[in-house]
Amino acid sequence: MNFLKKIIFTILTISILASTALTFTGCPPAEVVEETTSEEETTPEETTEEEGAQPTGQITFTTGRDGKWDIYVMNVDGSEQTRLTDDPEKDCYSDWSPDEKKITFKSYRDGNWEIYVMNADGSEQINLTNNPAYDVTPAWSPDGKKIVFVSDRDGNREIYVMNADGSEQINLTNNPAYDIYPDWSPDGKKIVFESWRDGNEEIYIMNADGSESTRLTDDPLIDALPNWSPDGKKITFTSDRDGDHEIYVMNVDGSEQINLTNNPAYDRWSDWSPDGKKIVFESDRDGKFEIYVMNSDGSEQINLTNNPADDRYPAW
Ligand SMILES: [Ca+2]
Ligand SMILES: [Ca+2]
Ligand SMILES: [Ca+2]
Ligand SMILES: [Ca+2]
Repeated sequence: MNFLKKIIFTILTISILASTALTFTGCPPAEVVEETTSEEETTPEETTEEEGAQPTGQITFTTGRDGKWDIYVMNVDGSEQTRLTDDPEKDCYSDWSPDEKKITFKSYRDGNWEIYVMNADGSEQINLTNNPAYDVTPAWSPDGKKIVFVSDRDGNREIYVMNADGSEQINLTNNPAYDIYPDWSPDGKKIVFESWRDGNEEIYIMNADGSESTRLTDDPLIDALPNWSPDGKKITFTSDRDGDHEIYVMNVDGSEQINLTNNPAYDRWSDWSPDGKKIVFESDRDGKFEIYVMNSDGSEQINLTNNPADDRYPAW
């Protein structure tokens, strides 16, 4: 009898744990496939004399470790992982302001996706978009005055730009296909983004006013999540053209597209260190998504988070 009770208790416990696990739903997978989200932006960093040429600054990321999706910040060696947001709803996809004093992110706390901004210590979290539509993937302009983002308020996903205080929200793309994951060139003159206008995910650049868009990739598979290098010469992106998701790098004219990660796992969502020597990305090669860093030639790929929960969407 006792034995039977034990079995029933065990079954109950397992089913409760299982249902808890199932009800924990995260940020929409920034899949590269259906709704992709890119952005991220490079950031000048604070300098630490003793580290000399080492990249400094900090890395923000999104983690499910507290049972809900929050924005965290950590040092570039993975130390001091600190929570910045603490809302029961999802907070994802952060990006640093160029002076590193602010962080923008998207949040579902108002019942739909909105772009938020906060101070770098997590204080003063403010809704910038205030629109019932889907507003996601913010990326700061290099002069800190504008934020580019994606909204479907005009019926499909378009690249929008607004002032950093949320005023003057303007549609830059006006194309019936998905236009998503924008990131600025370091000189502020161009925006790189992903569009489905030619039938599948490709990387494009356009002038910052939305004029003159040019396609850089031409592959039947996924080419997504672009990110401009700090010296303006390279663009990283995620592609599955070699059979699974990898971080690629190319010149800004689309030439010399090179696979940097070469790993059978998902490797996606890149961002550059402020000095351009390192690239941060997410990979599930150790079972769960973790934040990794590598040299910009793909060498020395190191897991920074080592946490049993998913750690995703890094921004440097
Ligand atoms: Ca909204
Ligand atoms: Ca569109
Ligand atoms: Ca493609
Ligand atoms: Ca891979």
